[in-house]
Amino acid sequence: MRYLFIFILLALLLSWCHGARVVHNWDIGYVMVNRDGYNLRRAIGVNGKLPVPPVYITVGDTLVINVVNSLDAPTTIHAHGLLQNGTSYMDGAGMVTQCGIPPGTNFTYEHYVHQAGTFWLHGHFNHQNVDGLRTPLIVYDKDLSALPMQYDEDVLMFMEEWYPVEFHTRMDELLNPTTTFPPPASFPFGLINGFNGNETKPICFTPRKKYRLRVVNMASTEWFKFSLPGHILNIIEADGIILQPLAVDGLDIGPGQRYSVVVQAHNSDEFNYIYNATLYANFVPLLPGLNPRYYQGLIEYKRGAPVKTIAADSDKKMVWAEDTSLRAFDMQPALKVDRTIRLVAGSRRYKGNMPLAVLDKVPYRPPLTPTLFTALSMGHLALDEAIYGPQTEAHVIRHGQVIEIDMHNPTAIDHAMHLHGHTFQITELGPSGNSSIARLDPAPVKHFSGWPIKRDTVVVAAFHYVKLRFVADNPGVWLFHCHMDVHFALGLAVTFVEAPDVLQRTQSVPKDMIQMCLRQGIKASGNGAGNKGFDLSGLPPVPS
Ligand SMILES: [Cu+2]
Repeated sequence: MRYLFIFILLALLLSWCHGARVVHNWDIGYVMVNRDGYNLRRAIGVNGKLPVPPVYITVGDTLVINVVNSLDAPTTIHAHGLLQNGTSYMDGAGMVTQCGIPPGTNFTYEHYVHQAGTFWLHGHFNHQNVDGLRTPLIVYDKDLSALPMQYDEDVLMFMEEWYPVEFHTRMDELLNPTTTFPPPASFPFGLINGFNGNETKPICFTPRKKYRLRVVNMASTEWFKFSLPGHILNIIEADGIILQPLAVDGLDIGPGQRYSVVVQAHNSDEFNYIYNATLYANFVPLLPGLNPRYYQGLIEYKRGAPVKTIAADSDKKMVWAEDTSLRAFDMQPALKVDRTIRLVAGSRRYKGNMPLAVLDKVPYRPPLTPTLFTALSMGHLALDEAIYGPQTEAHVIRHGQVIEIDMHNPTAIDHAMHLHGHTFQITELGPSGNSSIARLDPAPVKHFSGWPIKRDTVVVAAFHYVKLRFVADNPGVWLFHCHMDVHFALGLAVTFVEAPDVLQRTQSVPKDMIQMCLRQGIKASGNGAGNKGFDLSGLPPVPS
């Protein structure tokens, strides 16, 4: 009996140390849905459902996702914000870290989750996320006392935009040289917690309690402005990174970004309140009812209680969360740079009036062999950027170096840049380019003194630059791309091949991932064209 007791105690202790194994079975397939109240359309759901139910785990758990692909195209799932240190092949970036999961087959993702915070899971093959394949991933802390602010309850608010047509239809439209701007399907609807913005269920508050609101923007193109008049939003997290608390009136959230705010409920339930979630884009024309779209929901203290009327402040008078005013809670000083990589975003017209985008020299295009497999199979040649093919825009970085991305955006469109495999410090931002807009709004160069914010997705405003720093301590192959899927599809991406020499010694691709490629006639080794040495024959020509 005593031994049994000790055994149970040990098992409990082990499960506490190693966490639970949380298994989700995802059958990914097409569904017919009307999400915006107007358009019945084909979309991509999980187990016949859309929205995909959010995933909740605790830090230390192993998240297992058994994917069955019931689509007629390959698919992958990326855990946005999880660093995958030691498991870069689980990053889910299609043709970067794996081949797509072929139709009619299955694959299991295993994530050993060491990071607490607010993340999301989404398709990363042919932009299937835009058609619905996305959901929040909430990783609860084990020990709340380590956080800068305490709270009683956790509340999730996830935002999406929703288009009347499928992503490939929008891309066809956009790539047609005769399409005028903005293309017809440029004004999406907003969804909150999976449902048409204004029809979302109220959020219930109990007087005197403290709430952690996790606000996730899973939109693929547009921004959400979130505010809760009559309440103060105390930011404590951005993109899975704990921050020094900062009180603001509103959040302006770019595609892919997340925030947690702690909100103190009022002492009485005399009134209910309204929250605002405004969907907007500053690169398509302002049109009443279409851009921006105003959504509101109820913070319900008591059913039927009157709604407190609060005079709306203008956006300019409100205090917004800005990277420049946020500081990392761990007080890590700005890293000392070993190497700067300068990247310049641009949109260009190519042969035949084809609109494409670049982040470095040429528009990104996936290789014929996943870049990670090239890095693992090419021996010492893996250190040579040329073997990955020109259109992967590969940048080989050395183990342990501090890399600075000096990212310039001299275009008229904001970009929401996401780095896989790392969070980065934002150490500087300022005006870039020579446009009339830059001259009208001569924002000063801001150097971040002390404890810069870290995050995994940064908005690089039109005609501005940012400097991002990270330690190359995660051997793997990591995309750096615009999270606005249209821009990504047009080529706004580069690949970081991080420490391929260390990678070759420490990681290998599981056999079933090799099989996944071979089953589709994709080579699982060789250079970016699946060939030996520097022979890149077979790659599509670089557009001119
Ligand atoms: Cu972009």
